[in-house]
Amino acid sequence: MTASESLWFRRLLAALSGLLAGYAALAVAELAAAAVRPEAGPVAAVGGAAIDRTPAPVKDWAIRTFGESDKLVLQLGIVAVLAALALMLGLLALRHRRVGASAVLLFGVVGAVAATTRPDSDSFADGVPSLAGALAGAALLHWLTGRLTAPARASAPGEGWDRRGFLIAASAAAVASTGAGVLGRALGTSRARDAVASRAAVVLPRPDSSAAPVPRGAQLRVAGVSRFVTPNKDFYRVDTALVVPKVDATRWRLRIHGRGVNRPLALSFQDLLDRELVERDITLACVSNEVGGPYVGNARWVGVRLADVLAEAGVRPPSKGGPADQLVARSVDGMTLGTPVEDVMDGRDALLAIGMNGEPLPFDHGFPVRMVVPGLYGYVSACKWIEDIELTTFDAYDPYWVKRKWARRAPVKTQSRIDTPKPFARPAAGTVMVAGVAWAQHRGIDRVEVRVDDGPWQRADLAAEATIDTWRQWSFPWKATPGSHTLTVRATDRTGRTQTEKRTRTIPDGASGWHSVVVTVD
Ligand SMILES: Nc1nc2c(c(=O)[nH]1)N[C@H]1C(S)=C(S)[C@@H](COP(=O)(O)O)O[C@H]1N2
Ligand SMILES: [Mo]
Repeated sequence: MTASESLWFRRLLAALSGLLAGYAALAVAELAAAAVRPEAGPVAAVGGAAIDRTPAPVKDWAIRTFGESDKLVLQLGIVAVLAALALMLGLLALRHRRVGASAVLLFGVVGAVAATTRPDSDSFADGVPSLAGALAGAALLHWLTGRLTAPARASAPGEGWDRRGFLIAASAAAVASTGAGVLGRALGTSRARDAVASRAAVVLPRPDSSAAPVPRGAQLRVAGVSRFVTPNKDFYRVDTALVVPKVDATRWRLRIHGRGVNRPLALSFQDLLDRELVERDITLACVSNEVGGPYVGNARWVGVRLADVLAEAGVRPPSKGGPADQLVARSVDGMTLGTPVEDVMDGRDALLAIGMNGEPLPFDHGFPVRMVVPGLYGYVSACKWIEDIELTTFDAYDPYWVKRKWARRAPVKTQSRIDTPKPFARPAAGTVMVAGVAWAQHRGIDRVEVRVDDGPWQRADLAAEATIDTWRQWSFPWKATPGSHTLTVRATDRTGRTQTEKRTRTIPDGASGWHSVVVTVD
């Protein structure tokens, strides 16, 4: 090998050393995180910190573009950036060993700061995984690049370094890192095991107040229309959790405290099971749902009435002279959501839900307990993995999304969606069933109309209404003629208000406008 070939080869190996050091750092960090707290791992911490700091329009774009894969894309992005940095640090370390290793340590500090400043972090221990990983990575980089520059033990002339020694060291490092990573995974799984077992042990009691039976006519027999009850596995998921919290229900407590709380409460999961349980069908919608979008679903929830619990704590709504107008719910992962106290105590079925469609809440949807409030967007009402309720005022405290420019108060806007035909479908001429769903939770849907191209608005047939808190299906038999057509839908709620044509963005308080699809009739 010539001297210049040898230099390039060593650069390649230096880059590889950087990658290996990065890999070792992440593996060791994840192992440490499994011992400390899974959410404190560097990828989750940096990702979470990035989510917290992402400007609202960028986040909106990410949700629009990547949908529910947005978190996966973010994590892959972080790993890709780390890999690129690791390559560069490897090359740097070939020339300046100490500087390269120090730079790795610096990234560890960044990870540690991210982990300890996340809203759910209450301990400096959360910085340990990143620091431990960085130490391991820095040491490995220093060691490996040392092999690349060390004087030869073998006697090949012109090569100033120990090739075999390097390869053995690199392989050993790769194996050890993989071992650490696998061990971390196993530890993490065993930590989650108590939570999984506690969920498996839950037997939902028969509710004291059952949901009204869903009228048979609520579910249309039209292919392509959303099912009236959204199965749990298909229910949309929107949250900031890179690691889904796994809470052990046997250790869970809900604290209720704050302004006007005469008797602070600390409820266990068993306390909730022992209370009066109500079962209700409620449609949940996300403020980030675009017109025509997928972030809306309907489920049968079981839980206790939040108003009863609040009353027991001595809380009075503002209309009865209570000093608190905002209820701030906090989750185990530090999310905060603010709900008007008046709304949860005005007689609607605001729930501390423990069951969803006949099973305990899935972990993704907030096990063991979440809030559900008919008529309000999820981000101002539907706290998952809830552990704390503080009575306060809108003046005194802005929760997570409000700090990020979303509205303080956000009742669900009346919306309607065409489920079938799909955009750009090519139905045959003749009668085509146009159908979909409309929702105006806690007001109810009164009328749905469909327009073909620029024609007149025509009344759609409404499916039977389950309750005013659920969405309502509709259908419209359309005499389709050949050519390209635009179908548009709009709904009117029970207050008599028809959806406005004006298109707005989802920020700050939910999208408005009419949904339309373009189809070509053959
Ligand atoms: N802890 C926590 N609860 C949360 C969120 C969150 O990010 N963290 N997101 C809220 C939002 S924006 C919505 S729309 C609903 C979505 O509930 P789902 O994921 O069960 O559909 O949960 C709400 N509760
Ligand atoms: Mo949401």
